[in-house]
Amino acid sequence: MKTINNVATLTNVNGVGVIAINFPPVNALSASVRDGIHGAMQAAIADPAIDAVVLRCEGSTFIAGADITEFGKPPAGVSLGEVQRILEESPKPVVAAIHGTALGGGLEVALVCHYRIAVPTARLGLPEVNIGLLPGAGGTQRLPRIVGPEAALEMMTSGAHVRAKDALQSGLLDELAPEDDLSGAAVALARRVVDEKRPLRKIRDQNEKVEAARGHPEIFAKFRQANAKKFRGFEAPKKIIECVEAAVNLPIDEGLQLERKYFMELMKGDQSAAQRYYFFASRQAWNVPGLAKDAAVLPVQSVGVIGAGTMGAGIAMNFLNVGIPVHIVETRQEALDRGLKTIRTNYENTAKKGRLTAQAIEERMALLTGSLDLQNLSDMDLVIEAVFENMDVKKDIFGRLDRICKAGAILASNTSALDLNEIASATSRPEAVIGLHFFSPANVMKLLEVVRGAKTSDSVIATSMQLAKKIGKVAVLVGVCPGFVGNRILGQRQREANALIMEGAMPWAVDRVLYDFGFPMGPFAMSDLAGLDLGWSKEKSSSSTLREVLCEMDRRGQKTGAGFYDYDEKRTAVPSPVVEEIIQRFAQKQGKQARKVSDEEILERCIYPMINEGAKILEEGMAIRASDIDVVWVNGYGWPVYRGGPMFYGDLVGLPKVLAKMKEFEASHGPQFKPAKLLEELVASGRQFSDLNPGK
Ligand code: 3H9
Repeated sequence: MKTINNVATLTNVNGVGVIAINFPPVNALSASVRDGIHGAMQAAIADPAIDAVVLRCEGSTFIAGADITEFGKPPAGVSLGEVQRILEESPKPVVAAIHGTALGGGLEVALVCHYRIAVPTARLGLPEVNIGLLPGAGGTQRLPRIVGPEAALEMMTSGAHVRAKDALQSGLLDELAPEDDLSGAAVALARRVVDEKRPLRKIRDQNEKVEAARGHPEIFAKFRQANAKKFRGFEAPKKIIECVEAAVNLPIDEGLQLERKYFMELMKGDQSAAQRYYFFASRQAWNVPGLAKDAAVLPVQSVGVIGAGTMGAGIAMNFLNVGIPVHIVETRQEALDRGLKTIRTNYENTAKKGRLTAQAIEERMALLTGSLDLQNLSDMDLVIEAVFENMDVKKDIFGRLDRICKAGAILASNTSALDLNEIASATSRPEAVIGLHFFSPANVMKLLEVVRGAKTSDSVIATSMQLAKKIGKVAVLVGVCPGFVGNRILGQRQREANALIMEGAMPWAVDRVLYDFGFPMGPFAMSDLAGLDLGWSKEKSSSSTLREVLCEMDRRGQKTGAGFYDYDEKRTAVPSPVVEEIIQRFAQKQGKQARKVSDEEILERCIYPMINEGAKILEEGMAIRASDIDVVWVNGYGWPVYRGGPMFYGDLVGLPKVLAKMKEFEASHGPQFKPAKLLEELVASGRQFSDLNPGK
């Protein structure tokens, strides 16, 4: 075995030079990996005792891509282009031996090898789109040459990881290897290639599939149209499509040039910076600094859920999905039956879309039981209360749980707004009490705010975080404050949206600005969707708010065909002259003169107070780090990931500008715009949110 550098070795096995890369955690293509592969290839080519080469990796995975931490830094070591050249132009056949994942630049390296073999559990993909990039090492030109333009478009714009079996079928792989002998099978393949004098196959020369698509621009027109909604606002997918068009219409070297140009443009742009930031932010959120090293992670093998409403049913599904039995407790049989039925119906709907088998439904339903007796929760490892938001009711339930549940059980509340410490005070074990704030629909939404009470134990926190990972959530640990992190910030935006329509901006103008910013919908369209009558009662309604008046007119949102908007049979929203008039009346009553409100003001009034509130949250220690707030907003509230999150966006706009605007609004509109102390301090010291990071 020859050591090439600190990450690469070359070993002659039966006349085949096996290059092994060892750069944990994911063998990313850092300078040392590039140098290692290049040096090993030079040595293998020069060694007359070596007839062919196998490129493989140690550890859990093949190369998972370029090293994202190197982006934006000055270039070092051999370039990826040079590495690819020496592999592709090698006079000796090169076989890529893939296990774990071959992603991004990793797959692009495999695509310049002459043959590819993988174990059945391997996955292959070009996920650059997820970090606002396109495959920049030939992927956009080589992939369509193997799998055809349509499949390539799908794979690169979704970033999906393809299973080895499917990759074999599409030609991306030449062979599958036994799970436990990849190296042996790869050496055998390399040997066969030499012994049978098979050609040095280069994907760049395979033009059949791209030529077949030439003269068919409709392929791209259709793809753009079909995905218009999904790609809205994102730059990278659009550039990927253009590159695949180039693969079809231009010689490969010109296509590669275009790919390079677009890759560099995207790399320097704000979107990719935001998405790369988010990639690390979402991983960092799992890291809770300061937890006791010996905090035990408790086994959670049974879950009790109190309340079988939409929320309780959705919460239960999360655990059933991963094989954890759930017992639901309700107060009335009818409500319990309805909840259990909702769960089955949800599963059946998933099955209809082909995403679940009939057998899987039955397996999950077999784990589900229900009753009307809290006593049945006595043996549960975790109990989650999901009843309506009423402190007295919650305290009563927690008091009873305290008496019923076994020692060591975790007692969780799904409250979205109430004081968790007060809820915990109803028990004799506040250290066992935690908030698990799921978002509706709880079986779909990724976000979970894990709310740490003043006395919650480290072990309960560690267990909750790990459990969240197990059920596929993105968890963020937050502190106890009104609305926690997500809703507290939402409150700022909602207040301003409501204020703006009284000043002359119509709901559709506010919605349009926020939609164009990248939110899936604006606050008024959202209210119409959720129903304006949430929490409204006919008897108590006194025409005192806009919402009350709309409900009184039976404009209760989409479900009644009218709300802030009018809706046709297809539920298309149209601005409503009636609503415009009502708003004007309200504004007059409040003594407000309608004025022209610019789109810029709408955006700044809605977004800057969110950033400011985020600063207050940090100041109070209610979020661990600024990036956690961004993770909450991207996963729970539709903040466009290509804008990173409110805190990243604040840094991008520039905190001095945000502060100046907050002061201006404070002077013209009132103390609700008072800048956070932290915002003032950061600006005074020339720092930004990204400079504060206790988790790193
Ligand atoms: C690219 O290739 C561009 C090219 O087209 C062109 C170039 C010219 N770099 O996710 P995990 C870290 S763009 C640096 O928790 P898992 C990660 O931060 C790249 N670091 O594990 C974490 O660190 P820590 C295209 C990376 O088992 C640790 O590894 N490739 C990279 O759940 C473990 O990660 C991608 O976008 C990286 N590329 O999942 C693939 N990848 O422990 C991105 C990971 O300090 N990666 N780290 O928190 C993934 O999708 C997942 O990490 C993977 C493993 C599936 C590989």
